[in-house]
Amino acid sequence: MKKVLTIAGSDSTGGAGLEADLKTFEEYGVFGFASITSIVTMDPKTGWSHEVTELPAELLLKQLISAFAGSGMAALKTGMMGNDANILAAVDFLDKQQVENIVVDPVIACKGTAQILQPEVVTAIKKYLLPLATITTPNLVETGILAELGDLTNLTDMKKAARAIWQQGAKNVVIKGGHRLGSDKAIDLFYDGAEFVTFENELYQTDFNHGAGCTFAAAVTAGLAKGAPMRRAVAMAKQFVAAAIKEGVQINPYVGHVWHGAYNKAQKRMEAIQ
Ligand code: PXL
Repeated sequence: MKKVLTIAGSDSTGGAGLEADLKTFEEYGVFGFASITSIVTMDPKTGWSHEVTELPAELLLKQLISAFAGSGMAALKTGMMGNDANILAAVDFLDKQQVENIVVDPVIACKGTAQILQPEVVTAIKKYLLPLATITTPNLVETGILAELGDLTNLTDMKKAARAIWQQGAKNVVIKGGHRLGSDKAIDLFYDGAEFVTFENELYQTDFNHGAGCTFAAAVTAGLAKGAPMRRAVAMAKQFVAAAIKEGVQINPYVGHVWHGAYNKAQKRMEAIQ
């Protein structure tokens, strides 16, 4: 059984963060671990504003020590890190481990977060996390921030940004164009320092896509853990998340989540046990 770890925040509504990661790991058939950096809660009374409560770095370290007891971790993913102290603690720990595949999802803010953009988190992601990354998976907004290129609106901009992020130390970069690109396709741009490759899919018009970014990065992580070559892991992850977005579900009056079981037709599983 391949062991796979997510170092991420908890999304109390169950769709993004480590909840998305663990559900995705399960669908891929790998054994998931989670080390929690922060807890995100949402308040219906205030129009669904997000609040991020950070956990202390010492507690993150204890979780990492627990997760790494025993044989090796085939791959890991970082998501929302909460603050720069958590990034430093995780990087210091990971420097002493041998993990072949590290997927850095550079979560800087999530939709509706009041606490957008702690500048020290952005600095720590760039300085400490990207150099560890086998691959990083920014969305268009995160890409503009990491590459210091502001708003990106087309593939030429994305290529320039991919080069800049690659130069910050990530061995591979995949930028999720998503709906912000203004194309009628969902276009992701992959760069490995030598070649650009685009991955395209149908762009689904849906509001029920909370958790798509985390799910994509988790799918890449699980694919790499199972031994898929990089481009194949990215292509598989894109198929996995496309299915999850297509069958997104409204969870409450405020938010709709991607459905992690869609790719494996979990509907059949649900009907089987009654
Ligand atoms: O989608 C970004 C994200 C990442 N991690 C956690 C989140 C969110 C968005 O809500 O809650 C824990």
